[in-house]
Amino acid sequence: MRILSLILMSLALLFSANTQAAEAAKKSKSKNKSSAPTAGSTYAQRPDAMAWAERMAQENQLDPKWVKAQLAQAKLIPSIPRLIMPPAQVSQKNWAAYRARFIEPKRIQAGLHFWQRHQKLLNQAEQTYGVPPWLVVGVIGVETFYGQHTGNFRVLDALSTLSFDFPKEHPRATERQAFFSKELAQFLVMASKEKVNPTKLKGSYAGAMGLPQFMPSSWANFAVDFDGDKNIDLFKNPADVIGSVAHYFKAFQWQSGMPTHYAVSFNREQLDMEALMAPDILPTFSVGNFLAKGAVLEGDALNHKGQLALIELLNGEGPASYVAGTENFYAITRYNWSSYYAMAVIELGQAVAREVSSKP
Ligand SMILES: [Ca+2]
Repeated sequence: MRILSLILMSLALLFSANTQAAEAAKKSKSKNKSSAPTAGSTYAQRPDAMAWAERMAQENQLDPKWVKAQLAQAKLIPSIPRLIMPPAQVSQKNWAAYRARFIEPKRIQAGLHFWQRHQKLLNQAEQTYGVPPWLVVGVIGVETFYGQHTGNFRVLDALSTLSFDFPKEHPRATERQAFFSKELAQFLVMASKEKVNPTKLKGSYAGAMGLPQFMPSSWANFAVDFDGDKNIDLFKNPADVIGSVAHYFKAFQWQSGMPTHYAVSFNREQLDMEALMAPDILPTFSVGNFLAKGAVLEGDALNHKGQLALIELLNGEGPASYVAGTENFYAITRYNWSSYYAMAVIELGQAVAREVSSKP
């Protein structure tokens, strides 16, 4: 979610939040721990947290006693300030390696089962929002392996730690801390509205929740009650999960029927790579402009009506991969700001779709 995307902006492009956490956890083992806050202490005794609770309750029409009682149960998690730091050295981006992690037989099989089990809901979501089943299936597969990896941190602990003990050495500490403080507020508003105990909800170290890994602000803005039972549950209710992911993309201008990308090659004599790469993933070139700068398109791509972007996917030391990304490719990057992520979602979703259509 753009929500999620904000978070992920601070992470290396190469890895999903989960992987990033794993990498950071590995790294953190070798670091000295002298600066780590005390494990297991709660925010009950923290005047800053209690003052925040008072303010937040007023701003959101919640009972200040209830908000304080929740924060009093929130525990500081010492590993999280380390996990949220940008990686010490950015590993070389490698689309081939990234792809291999997500487009593999076990995830495709899990996707096939998810699709078969929820075919009706996927079709309903497409009718309602114009977002195809393969995209919803691709996202849920990349985010959480169809619910197998939804995160083991208590969301209350994770967001409290990032709100009240955000690492000051982070390059964008002020902005990020403010972001997580708003997420914590949204989280408590959501728990209150859905009548769930905030201490019971688990998620990623950054507070992303459920099968689609929605941040609380995404939940507030884009989650939908797709089965009409008057609750929104992105942890266990497949209708709400599927409807919410589809609604998210609808909100970020997914255009029904438009391809996500086209194959591209280059006319070396005409090539102006600098100009083609300048807008990064933002689609800004008409087909005519794209061709004039030395990109070569074929078939349907030549009749594309919208704007295009040249998407570069590095492959470590090997030659980079390129595609012509459409506005729909860009829409996928609003869920997580990475072209590697978007391409993995597309390829996983389409691999699962091929499996589905090969079954009688
Ligand atoms: Ca529901």
